[in-house]
Amino acid sequence: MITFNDNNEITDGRQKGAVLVCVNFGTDISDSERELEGLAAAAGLEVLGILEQTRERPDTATYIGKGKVEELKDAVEKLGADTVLFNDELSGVQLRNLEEALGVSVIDRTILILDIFADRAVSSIGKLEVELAQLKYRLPRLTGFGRSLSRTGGGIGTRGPGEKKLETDRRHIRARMDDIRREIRDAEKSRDLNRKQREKSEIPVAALVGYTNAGKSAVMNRFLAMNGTEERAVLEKDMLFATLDVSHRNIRMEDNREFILIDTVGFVSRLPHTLVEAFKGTLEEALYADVLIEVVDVSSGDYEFKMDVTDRLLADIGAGDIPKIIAYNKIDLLEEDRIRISSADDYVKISAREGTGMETLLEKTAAALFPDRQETEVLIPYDKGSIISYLCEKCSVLEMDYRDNGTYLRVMLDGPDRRRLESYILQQKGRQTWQNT
Ligand SMILES: Nc1nc2c(ncn2[C@@H]2O[C@H](COP(=O)(O)OP(=O)(O)OP(=O)(O)O)[C@@H](O)[C@H]2O)c(=O)[nH]1
Ligand SMILES: [Mg+2]
Repeated sequence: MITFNDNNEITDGRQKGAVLVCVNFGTDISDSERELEGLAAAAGLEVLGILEQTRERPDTATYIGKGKVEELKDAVEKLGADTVLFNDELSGVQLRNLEEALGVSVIDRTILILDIFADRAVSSIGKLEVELAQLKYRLPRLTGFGRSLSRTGGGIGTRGPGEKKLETDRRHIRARMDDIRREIRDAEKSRDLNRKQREKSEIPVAALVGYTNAGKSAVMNRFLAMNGTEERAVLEKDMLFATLDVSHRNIRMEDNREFILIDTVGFVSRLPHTLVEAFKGTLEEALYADVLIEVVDVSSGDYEFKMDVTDRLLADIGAGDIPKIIAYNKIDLLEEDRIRISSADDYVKISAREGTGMETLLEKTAAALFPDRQETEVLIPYDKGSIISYLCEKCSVLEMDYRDNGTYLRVMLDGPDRRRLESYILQQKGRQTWQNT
């Protein structure tokens, strides 16, 4: 099939491949380099070569400096690459200069991530959030966009437009950004409403967080299967950013304890600022959780780097103080247990795929969500049948006996229920906890 790009050049619809450029400004970038390779693969770019450079600060005109541009041009020609991918965010001037010098499409880390997000977004709010992030990125770089624009779609800002055209384009983009912000605000109103309803229902919330592709959705699906509600499964796939939309599912345990589990977007290091801003509402879902389950893919060699990335992002959005359980996932892929426990948080080793450790994870989650559950004895008068139905349906009843003056129950109650039923409580059993057992 013959296809045309935005410059009206015939392409065969396939990318030939990319040369990656990773610049080290004095700190080790090997993890970040590996991550960039993963991102390139997620965008369907074949990596043909990597050019590394150490320098003190970026060159304002070309980021890597004139001499290195020559070297890069040689590499591009030798390898037959049609794309150069930078591991940092470039300015409009740098993008334009590099494209002119290299004669191939130049993209930076941010464009690449925005591209992947654009490809994955399904819900209307997700699509709006990505478009807003793309426009925010593009606005200050209008003069810089040439070939790279064809990768991000759109059609605003062709190479070297005149000042008048630029001004019209800017106005056009700003107006569209205002529209999108309004639409997102409206969508968020209904999200807030749903959240308020959940808060009112007093059902506690656990949120799955972690690096992209760690297995968050897989944990969600395994819990749903244990719960007998596998028909409500979410998308679980071996690719970066499979999940972009938030999903909420009710999980009801055998002893009637119930909580809401949230699956959300995965993290990556240096998530572009424009994306973090645009996805603020989505990322902040974790803020309303009572407990976080951080899922870590221990089969990946750099899982500790990925845990750092997650912790930093959680701190950035203000979720750093929420209690956390670490789920070291994919242990089925490890030949020997080489997991280094590096944090003071509660943890469990699991395989969401095979189900190993999942009962323990569920129990630890519930223990964290219902810390003040205690075995309690109550005597409910016979004319309060509705309380008995409530206890049988919502709480875990250990014993029930019909006595002369009412129904006796030995039942697990949490704090709010104990306060509500205070006048029926016979005697308090010693406090029982499930934490860290
Ligand atoms: N071998 C193995 N694979 C797993 C396990 N858990 C998840 N996976 C696989 O890992 C891949 C990623 O899982 P997801 O659940 O989609 O990952 P995620 O964290 O939700 O990723 P994003 O939504 O992209 O952020 C899928 O192919 C899963 O089937 C596990 O315990 N063992
Ligand atoms: Mg997912």
